[in-house]
Amino acid sequence: MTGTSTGAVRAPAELWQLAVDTLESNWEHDHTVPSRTLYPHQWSWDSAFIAIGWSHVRPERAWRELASLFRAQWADGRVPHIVFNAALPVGSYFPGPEFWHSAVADAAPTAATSGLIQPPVHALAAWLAYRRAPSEQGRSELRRLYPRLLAQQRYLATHRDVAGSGLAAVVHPWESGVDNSPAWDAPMAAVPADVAVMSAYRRHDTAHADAAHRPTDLDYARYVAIVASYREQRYRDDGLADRHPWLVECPLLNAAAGAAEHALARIATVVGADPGPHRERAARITEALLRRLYDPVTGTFQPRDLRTDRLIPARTALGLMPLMLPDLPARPAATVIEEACSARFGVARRMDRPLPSHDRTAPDFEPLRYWRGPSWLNLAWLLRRGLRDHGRPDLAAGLRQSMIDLVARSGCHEYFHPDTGVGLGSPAFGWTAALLLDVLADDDPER
Ligand code: 9WN
Repeated sequence: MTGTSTGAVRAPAELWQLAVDTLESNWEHDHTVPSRTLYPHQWSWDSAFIAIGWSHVRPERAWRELASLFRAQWADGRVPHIVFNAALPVGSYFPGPEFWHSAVADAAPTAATSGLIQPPVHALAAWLAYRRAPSEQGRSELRRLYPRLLAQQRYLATHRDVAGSGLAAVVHPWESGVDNSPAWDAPMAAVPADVAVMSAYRRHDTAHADAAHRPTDLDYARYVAIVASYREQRYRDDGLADRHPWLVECPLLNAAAGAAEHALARIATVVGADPGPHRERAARITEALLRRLYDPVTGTFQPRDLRTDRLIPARTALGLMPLMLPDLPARPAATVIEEACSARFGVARRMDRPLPSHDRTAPDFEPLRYWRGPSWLNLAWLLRRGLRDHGRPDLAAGLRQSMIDLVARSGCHEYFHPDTGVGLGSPAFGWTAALLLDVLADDDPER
């Protein structure tokens, strides 16, 4: 890795303090904003990653973070991907609460939220937060969260099993967490939308970040059209297969759901519940991921477009994510590790460049544009867990060092140039700070 955005290389103690200061400055009464400028509300999977960071420094905040998010859980079990802070002025984020209009849905809570979900990494976060600081408070927080985490899993397994395949479908690229990944190009191209509709809205992101790094206006026209279709049905999930314009089975979201069952099995033993059903559900999810999304030819996982019933050929970092499943069998685990170590992703004991979000040898690799190439700490963190669980602590250590190097050189940026390590997007980003604390502490006794 060569250039940096600040030129500074920070020592571990300084780095730790930078990460703590970033979390402190993003703390907002009962949750942590991903970024004060770009994302001033509460986001679902951000809160889970951020809770893991807080557990190292202020465990009570880890519990408050998760509790505030789950207070906005819908009656059907969905955990909304954005919980809006009512104290912020209109226009603080696009699309804001008036666009989502969550009150149209019978299942929505009183708080204004979006109607979408994000990868369910919360049970894992709750388990790690507890393991980090096992206390009576931690046990009672787990007891409170457990039924809510169960409802979140039940929502995915019932409402969202659109194809009856045993996997959950995502209904919008925002649900995948990797919004403009090249994996979504083909299903997005099939969504009818006119870029001119964007003249009716004011994008907030491009006022705070370089437009050349963000999704395009045409992407946004389609994002808006997909939400409008879901909102018209009052965010109901029945009949999705017949009418919804965008439906995909994503390896990351489903691997997170499987990892959640493994975490819930552990939580169950603490709260006095039966871990058996969680282990069974975890095994079923792993089996379904292999049956539906594993491509034996490429040896990696690929999303399935439910509109065409075909695997999407783009080889993005999504394909590596099922390695986070501890029960992934040895053969697919080995081929995924091979993919991670290939020139596409460059994982190694000593990495010269950070993990990219997309195949760096692909013609559509874009090193500056959001999820189309840049390096993100959450993907590296998830992959690192998988490498450790599947017997490659050497590669996990290489990935860990590359994560630390990125922040040491560039700060707690949202994402990083995958060749130079230059910091991009928001300069004070919540999950970068939180996951950095986790890898610096390197304390993960139960994995
Ligand atoms: C839309 C908050 C979120 C992350 C997502 C990331 C980005 C939002 C946006 O920011 O998405 O949800 O406005 O681009 O893609 O993963 O949760 O940090």
